[in-house]
Amino acid sequence: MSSLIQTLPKAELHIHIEGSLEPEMMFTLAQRNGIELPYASVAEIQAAYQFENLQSFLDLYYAGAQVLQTEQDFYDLTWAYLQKCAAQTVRHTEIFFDPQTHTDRGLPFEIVCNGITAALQAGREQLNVSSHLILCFLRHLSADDAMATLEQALPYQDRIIGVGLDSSELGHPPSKFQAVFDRARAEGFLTVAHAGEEGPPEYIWEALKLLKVSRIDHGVRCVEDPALVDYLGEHQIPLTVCPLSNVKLCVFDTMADHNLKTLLDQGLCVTVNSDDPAYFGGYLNENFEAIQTALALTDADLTQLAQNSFRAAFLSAADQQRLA
Ligand code: ES4
Ligand code: ZN
Repeated sequence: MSSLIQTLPKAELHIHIEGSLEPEMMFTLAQRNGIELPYASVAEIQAAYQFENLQSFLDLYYAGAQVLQTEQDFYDLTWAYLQKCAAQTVRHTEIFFDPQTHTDRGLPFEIVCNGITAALQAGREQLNVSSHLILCFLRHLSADDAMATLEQALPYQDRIIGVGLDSSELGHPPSKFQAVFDRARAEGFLTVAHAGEEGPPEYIWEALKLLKVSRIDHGVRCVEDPALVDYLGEHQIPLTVCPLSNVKLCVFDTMADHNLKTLLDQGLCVTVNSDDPAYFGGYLNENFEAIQTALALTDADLTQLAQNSFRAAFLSAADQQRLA
């Protein structure tokens, strides 16, 4: 791997903490919690990670998350990811979590939130990794469910900087969650949303205009609407692009087909991210490496992408300077 990738200070802005659950930890936690897994070995788990689309991945991702039961489990999960950050010169990370995946099976919101945020605090103190936490609503569930989840989060607002929208995109447009996002912004949360991963450019417009998001997660289908590309460039709306994810979920056939370099050359604020590193074959540096090779990125491109990650982060100008 190029030494520039290894040593560049980077921020990661699109990582689902449940998606950092490595097969080894899935086994350990299943055993610790007395849960039967439908796999006999780590190799069997890895062999199952062949996805045709977003939904085929989500089915395994939600099944895997069932092994997370205790505050310690969420701590261990988050701590393992933060150690990766430290090893890859990721100086700042904005982590998504999906509380509904856990509260829907009876875990208290508090267990999930306390485990993750205790590890984030330890990461700041012991690893020098800066972080924020973003709560994602599951878009395949109802807007009422999302609103109830937002209300559960209000007592934890000092530990949650924003809200987002993830899970099955097609058939669940951002407009479904307009009232929830209105309320979230009124309560002081920043907002982001997955849009234009599998969904059409119209969903990106809705995320911008109706949900008033600060960033678009994925957004790669913006290229189908030139007016949208112009808008994203003019307003420097960041796109948190996830190259290995996009190839694993067949958004692009091969990495050489990925449009990240095109978007970067058009002046968009593109960032690189790992999405669900345990499922898609790599953490942040492996994503950088994959696009550097397949898209012939220059050192200037890599530096621009790293700079963009700090510009796009929910950090003050002073903190961006300090960490970049
Ligand atoms: C996700 Cl890749 C992706 N897309 C939408 N929702 C998600 N949740 C976890 N990973
Ligand atoms: Zn994602």
